Amino acid sequence: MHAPVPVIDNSKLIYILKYKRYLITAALPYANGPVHIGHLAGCYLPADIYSRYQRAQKRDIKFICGSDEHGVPITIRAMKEGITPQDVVDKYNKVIKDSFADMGISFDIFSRTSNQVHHDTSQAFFLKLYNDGLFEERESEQYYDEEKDIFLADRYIVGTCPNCSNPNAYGDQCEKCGSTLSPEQLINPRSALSNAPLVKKLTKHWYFPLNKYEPWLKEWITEGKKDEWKPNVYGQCKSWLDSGLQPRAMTRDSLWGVPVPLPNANGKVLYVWFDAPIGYISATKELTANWSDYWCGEDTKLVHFIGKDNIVFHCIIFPAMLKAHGGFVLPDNVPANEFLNIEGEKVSTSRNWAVWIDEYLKDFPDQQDALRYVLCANAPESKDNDFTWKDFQDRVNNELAAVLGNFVNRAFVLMHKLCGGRMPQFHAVAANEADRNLALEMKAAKERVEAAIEGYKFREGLAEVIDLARKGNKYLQDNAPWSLAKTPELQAANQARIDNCIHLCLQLTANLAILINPFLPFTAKKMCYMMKVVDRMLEWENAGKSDLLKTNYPLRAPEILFRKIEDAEVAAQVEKLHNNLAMAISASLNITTTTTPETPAPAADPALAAVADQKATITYEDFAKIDLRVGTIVKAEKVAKADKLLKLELDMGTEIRTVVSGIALDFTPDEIIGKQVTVVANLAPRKMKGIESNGMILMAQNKDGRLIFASPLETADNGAEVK
Ligand code: B3M
Ligand code: ZN
Repeated sequence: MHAPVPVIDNSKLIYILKYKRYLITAALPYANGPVHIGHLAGCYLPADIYSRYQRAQKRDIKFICGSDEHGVPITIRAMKEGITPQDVVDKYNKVIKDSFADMGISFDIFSRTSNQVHHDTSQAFFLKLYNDGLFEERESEQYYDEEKDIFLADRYIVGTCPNCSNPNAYGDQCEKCGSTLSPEQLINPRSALSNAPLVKKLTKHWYFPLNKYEPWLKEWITEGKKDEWKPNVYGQCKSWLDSGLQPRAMTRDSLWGVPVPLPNANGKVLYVWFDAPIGYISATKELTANWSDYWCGEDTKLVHFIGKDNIVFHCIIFPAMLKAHGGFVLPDNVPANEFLNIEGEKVSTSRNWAVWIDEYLKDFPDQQDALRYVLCANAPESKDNDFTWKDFQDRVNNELAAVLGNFVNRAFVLMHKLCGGRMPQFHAVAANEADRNLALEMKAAKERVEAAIEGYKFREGLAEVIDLARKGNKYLQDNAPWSLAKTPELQAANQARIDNCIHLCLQLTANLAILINPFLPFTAKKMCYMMKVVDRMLEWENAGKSDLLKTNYPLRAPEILFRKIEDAEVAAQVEKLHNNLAMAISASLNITTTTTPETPAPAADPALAAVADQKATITYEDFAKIDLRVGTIVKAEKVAKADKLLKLELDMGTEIRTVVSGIALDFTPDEIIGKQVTVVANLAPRKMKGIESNGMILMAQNKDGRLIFASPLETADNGAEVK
């Protein structure tokens, strides 16, 4: 349907399709929690690099995002915190928007799906399909929680697994034996929200006939996209198509969402995955009156940046919706990334195993580009990857600072020392082979970086830029202008060679600024400042040229582009991760000691919340490994620089123990002295904020979040075993 003109890049025979407009979207994050580095690496950073590059190419682009403010996790979060869903989304829309802005993610708009334009747009979309007679109406019985007065999504139904008898299997999956389930298969299903037994109620929904679009999707994807889409994306689509598509309900029973725009549809809203992708369209409407040029023109290149868990929605369901509606451009590419693990473990929001962007920026102010660098250099482009703080340190210190930062610094220092602080001339008569080669390298690097970015290979593109800086360092080392200036006489005799060398190193610096700009925009800006050039120099067409800087004008003093990351900072970050985990686990232990089971822990993502909420059955032998004992708190004090921690000293009968506990938000040190507590006495020691903690105290957590000591009812001997 597009009529792209293939242009042959004559050096590499790469076909670059020319489009009139670019519509670049990044997945709309759920507004139910802050964003972490996994989000950034998975989708927002590559989308930003691509958008910044396209802008530097002076192409007509719109970079679209916003928060996804509907869906079950948001209502659950609101219920849990005792606030309205609107409060939840207002809070996190701001937190997320600020984090992205602080990291330099250059959206043209960051909108939200709770606003009016979006409600109108998605309702109109639904009505068009409805009026075209596309939906199938189906009535079915679904589980209903009478206590909370809501129909429950599968994830919020728990019961006994028919395969392995795990009493805490979910309505969609048993996490113990791994089997996929439907709520109907659970024995004694109950609500994960209220623990109440469930009743079945009849309800009506509108189904989109995905099956009817299967032949078209097969042709569009398996014939049209096979060689264009990344193998991980194509592979997922293929397996969906191979297993056959089913009609899918596009409405839900809920009070939070976009109301179904039909009479007699009270209490029904659009399915969040129906309205969310339409959010890309509504956000573009909000951004520009010319929105339809982008969405309805045939010469738009639409690219969706997402994480791998969103592939089916962007490659199959949304394209089928667009096709059914008609008049819209279809995605040209969906370059989804895989996941980023942290220190060898999957990111878990409920276990707080994550590096949150807002916290990173508090600990590393002004180090946005260091993080952007590491997340791109190590991006999970083709498989899951691991982020470790040690690797962060190594890459920043040994690549960014030692190669790029060092080259720019040396070029500037030498220019001030050997060329009077001015941009020296290039003397053609004194030019040599190495000079000519370096100029060629600049041209070649431009082409390679360009091809990599156009092909969504951002790691490769970034590595090319660093490699060019490495070549600069080698050129400098080989030509060693300092050795040509050992004495004033020698310098006078060699000034033409010295000038040429410094001249080229500074032209290379200008090239590096252009090439690094999509990846590390803060750094490119600093470099422009040092070179006294305006931002316009960063336009992509300038890359590859070795006459970007004029001669004879004074340049500024060098600034340190990248500071080194210290060992102590790495250690502190690793400790912080483990502390967060220990606190999250102790909070989830508290959940298990309540009399009424709690809702899934912070319900950022139900699949992850499950980790904290559910535990597999253990044997008596497992239990017997835990040494539970009674102790009395004899001393308690706040831990410096940790709002949540108290340092406790416990009389265990035969010894005084130190335990660090995350209860400082609930209790003052004074009010707990003399209290008896149950202690996990044989837990491996762990350092928290530099204090060694030897054990853990058990607390119960009420529904309202209040902590209560899990103490013996009568006074027990200190050290008494609990069994
Ligand atoms: N909010 C899921 C997610 O954040 C969803 C993406 C919507 S994109 C239209 O992973
Ligand atoms: Zn099971």
